[in-house]
Amino acid sequence: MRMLPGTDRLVRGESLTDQVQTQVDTQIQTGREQILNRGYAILENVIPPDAVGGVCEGVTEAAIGRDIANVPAGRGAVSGLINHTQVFAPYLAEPRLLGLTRAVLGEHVRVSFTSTIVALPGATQLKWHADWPFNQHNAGHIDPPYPDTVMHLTSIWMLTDFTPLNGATTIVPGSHREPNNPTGGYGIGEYDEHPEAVQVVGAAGTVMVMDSRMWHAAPANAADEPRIGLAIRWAPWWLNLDVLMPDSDERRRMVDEPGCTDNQVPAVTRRVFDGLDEAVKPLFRHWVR
Ligand SMILES: O=C(O)CCC(=O)C(=O)O
Repeated sequence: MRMLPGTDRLVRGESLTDQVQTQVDTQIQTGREQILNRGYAILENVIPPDAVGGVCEGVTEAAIGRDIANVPAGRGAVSGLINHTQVFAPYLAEPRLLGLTRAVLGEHVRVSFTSTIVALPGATQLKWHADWPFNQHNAGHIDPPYPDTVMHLTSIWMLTDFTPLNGATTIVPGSHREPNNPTGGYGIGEYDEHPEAVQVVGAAGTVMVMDSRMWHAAPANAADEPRIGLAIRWAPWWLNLDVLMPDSDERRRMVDEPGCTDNQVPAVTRRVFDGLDEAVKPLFRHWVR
């Protein structure tokens, strides 16, 4: 989808002109249909070109030394990034992005994960999977066959250009309608090549929004620069996220007591929450402790 000059007004707390609002509404409707039909939509320039370098720098700085332990070689991931930097937070309210997530998951959509996805030069292939709560390796997962409805969205934010060489994310369009995914031993092997795979390349500032059931992976980073991105995930109000919360009873029962290790998403601190833009606060208030 093409760039919409003027949408940064909303990020700055101003209202949109009627003309821009109409364009935004059209892109939201198109994006919603794309997510329902093929599983994903692409929004360009969610972060404008003159701002994305600064966001990338802030995210990189916050990520250093905070990777969760169980990521594959050369890949970095920091969970609960919002507690460490808020440099990306205003763009969560970019009108097409927030409008699209609301159009798919409802008005009371919430952010479930804020994570970095870094692929350093030499990072090895990331295997096929679907995201929480569909990843069958997670203790907190929906058993297959899962219902054919959108229950969770994953947005991949490109903070550097995502290219074929640096390991841009690969997806299998249409796989979001399957009742299971390769983490459940379904379809293909987790490291197999898929004949219908598509690599989602894009310029820094682009955001790809997909149904979290989508089968996705990433090839090795064969470039000599890091590929830096974010995985921001979105949940409807009715999806129980408690297993992700450290020390919750659900987590103790499903993850800690059986001796599993699993995604966890630290609570948002009150101090961080109080500093967020008013348009962004509703996305996080469920996770403040
Ligand atoms: O790094 C990527 O391109 C994909 C990340 C991913 O699969 C995930 O965060 O679930």
